[in-house]
Amino acid sequence: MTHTQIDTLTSWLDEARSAVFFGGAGVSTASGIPDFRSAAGLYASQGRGGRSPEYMLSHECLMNEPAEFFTFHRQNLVHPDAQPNRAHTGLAELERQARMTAVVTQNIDGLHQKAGSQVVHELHGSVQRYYCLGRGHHQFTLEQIPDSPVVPICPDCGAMIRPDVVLYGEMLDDDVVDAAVTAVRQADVLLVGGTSLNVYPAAGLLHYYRGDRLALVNLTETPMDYQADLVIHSPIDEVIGQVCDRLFV
Ligand code: CNA
Repeated sequence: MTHTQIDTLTSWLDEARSAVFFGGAGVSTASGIPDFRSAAGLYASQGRGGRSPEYMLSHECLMNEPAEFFTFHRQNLVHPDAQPNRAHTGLAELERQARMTAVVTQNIDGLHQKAGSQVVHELHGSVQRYYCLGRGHHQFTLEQIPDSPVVPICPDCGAMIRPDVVLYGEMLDDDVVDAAVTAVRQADVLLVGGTSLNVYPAAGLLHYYRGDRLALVNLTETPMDYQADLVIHSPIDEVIGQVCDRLFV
């Protein structure tokens, strides 16, 4: 990243009143949570017993092989000790300073809320929340889900409990998508970071932005780089950290 790039992003966020951040797994790699598509990401592993990671993260796997599903889920998606990094804390500070109105995330780790962000639209849900498949849809937190039995069972109705995440083969929640689209439409600055922009419909959110301050920060190139007004190929935690150091001295 260059000084000019950081200066530009700093001045955009300094003037912003309704900035929105849209991010993905790259936001949490500095917190020790692997992403999906990097060399060190989850997709580089082979899944379990010859099964692909996509299958292990699918509705089909949850329904047909729940024990395999939950073993994979606990080993790869639940990171109870992970702490927010400078990206999460910087974005929370931008919201407190009334420069940023919302975080839209594809992440399921809950680290934006842990850092203090209040308005977080979780397109793919959260591993912090669970509900049972019984008629009552009884709800649980991660802490309430015991390690044993492997497949958690609702103490109220005996139905299987599942994570409140959007699995492959499932639809996104309409209300969450609507809220995210509205936030992006009204944004004066759209900062996109730590996402390969390969997963639709989430990646299509960029098309709703109407302004001319679209900043894209990712370690590697993305299919949307050509649309951005500013492209920085650097760690998002370092970029947001440097910008916040300048804004909040
Ligand atoms: P992805 O497809 O794995 O892409 C991540 C992108 O981030 C890659 O292009 C990397 O180059 C880039 N990257 C990695 N580290 C950094 C960094 N420090 N700074 C900047 N860029 C970085 O992940 P997407 O979010 O694009 O795909 C969406 C999936 C990933 C969603 O369904 C998520 O639920 C899922 N996911 C979430 C988490 C999490 O909650 N932390 C972890 C792994 C996967």
